[in-house]
Amino acid sequence: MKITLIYPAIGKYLDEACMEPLSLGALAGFTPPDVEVALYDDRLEPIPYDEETDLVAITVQIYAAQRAYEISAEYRKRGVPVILGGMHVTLLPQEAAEHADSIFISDAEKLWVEVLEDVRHDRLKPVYRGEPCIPQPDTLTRRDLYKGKKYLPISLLQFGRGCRFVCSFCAVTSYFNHGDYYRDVKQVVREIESQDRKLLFFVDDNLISNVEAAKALFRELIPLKIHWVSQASIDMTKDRELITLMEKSGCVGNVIGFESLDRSNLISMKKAQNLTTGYEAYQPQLEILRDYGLQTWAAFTLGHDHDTPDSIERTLEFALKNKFTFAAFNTLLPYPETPLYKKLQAEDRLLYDGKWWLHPDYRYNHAAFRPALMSADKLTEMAYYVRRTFNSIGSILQRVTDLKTNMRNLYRFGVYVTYNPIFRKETLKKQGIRL
Ligand code: B12
Ligand code: SF4
Repeated sequence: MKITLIYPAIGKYLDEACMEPLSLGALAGFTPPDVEVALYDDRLEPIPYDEETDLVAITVQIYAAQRAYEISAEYRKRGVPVILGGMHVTLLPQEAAEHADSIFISDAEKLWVEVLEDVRHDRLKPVYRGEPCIPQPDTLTRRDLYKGKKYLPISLLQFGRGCRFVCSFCAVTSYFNHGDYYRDVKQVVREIESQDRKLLFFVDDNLISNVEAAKALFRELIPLKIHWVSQASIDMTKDRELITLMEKSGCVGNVIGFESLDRSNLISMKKAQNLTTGYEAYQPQLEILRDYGLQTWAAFTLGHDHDTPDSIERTLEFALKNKFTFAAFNTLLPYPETPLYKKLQAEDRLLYDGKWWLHPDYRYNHAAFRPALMSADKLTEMAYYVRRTFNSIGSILQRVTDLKTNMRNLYRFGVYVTYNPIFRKETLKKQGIRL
């Protein structure tokens, strides 16, 4: 038997800075060894629709949903059964079910083998209902499937899933139902030792969601002498033991959700961990991060109810002043099933019939709702302006001069100069593309 795993692109966009698709490598990892597996990544290669296969399995995130449904239709035209799974399918199963023979809800660890048995016996069910669970118990990611494809030289892996916070715009809380699920640290170490790279990306939603679990992980990482990046909440700065272990275990830096400099915005989005802070008060925390040499990828969401064009401009100034290594200025987007989506729906503020991810007129990075204090077009324009300015050549040359982070040593300087031009190019190219 043979299965084909597919990672869909956003629209027809060919990405020049792709990371390996962990969801599919993990799925292949818990596939029995007698099943042949092929993997195609639509972001960087054509899909051979006519190649023989017994099942096509596509992972779906919201931005790539339209493209995933298109790919599914091509295979089904040829009589090949298709199963869809992933975050978007889990949040909107009824929508996904219209585009596939079968859908898989939630995490696949416990039920994937049953799906394959059903395919073997020609009895694929329309719905499989998994549940949130510990990542990849007793299995390793099938990294051999990534070979020969042009991925960035960084290996993705996962320690835990879920997050203890409840930010109103975030899809993660709805998916994991507030729980958090940790992999045995020994298995994480085994996963790291099973591959050659020394630069790793823990894709956990919030690596320090459970502080004690994170400390236990960091202790075991120290002897491995790796470099790693992840995503973590700003409250890491409250715990010196945690941040010391983080640094010692090889942390280069984290994506940190600052979201907004405005306290009222932070209250309304329920960003509890940032609430003790404000525009000036982020400073002590940033100093701590800098003292430990951590390079910050600052993430902001623009378009909250107290945002104005001026406050967006101030957010840009804050990011430039703090010489962040990278920054994401995401247009706030209503992801289905989130509290934000429900609030905007109740207030009749959603654009594109409330389904921007399927709407033919929606474009990447455009506002999909009516902001409170500016027009949707103004929000789109301001968000693109700050993204362009932050990623301009002048800004790249200015931000590099932080001696405690970007110029702390050759390694951190290397990270800075390698990835800033890539992100600059992608920012400019991706704006406004079709989904
Ligand atoms: C790593 C990551 C990235 C990486 C991408 C890595 C890569 N390979 O290219 C980076 C940082 C580049 C990134 C970028 C973006 N991301 Co991202 N990302 C993640 C993150 C943190 C982890 C995903 C992951 O690898 N998990 C580990 C794997 C093992 O778990 P999994 O994907 O859930 O898969 C399991 C199950 O879902 C299931 N499953 C998954 N697919 C399938 C398919 C089948 C057939 C079956 C049976 C089962 C199955 O089985 C797996 C094992 O149990 C998630 C958050 C999350 N918790 O999902 C956000 C997330 C997926 N990203 C999101 C977004 C919005 C983006 C961006 C659009 C952000 C932006 N504005 O630019 C971009 C665009 C991505 C793109 N396609 O180009 C959103 C998607 C929202 C949604 N409702 O779909 C998420 C959920 C974050 C969030 N908090 O809302 N991202
Ligand atoms: S801290 Fe991050 S992962 Fe956790 S709920 Fe908030 S946005 Fe989502």
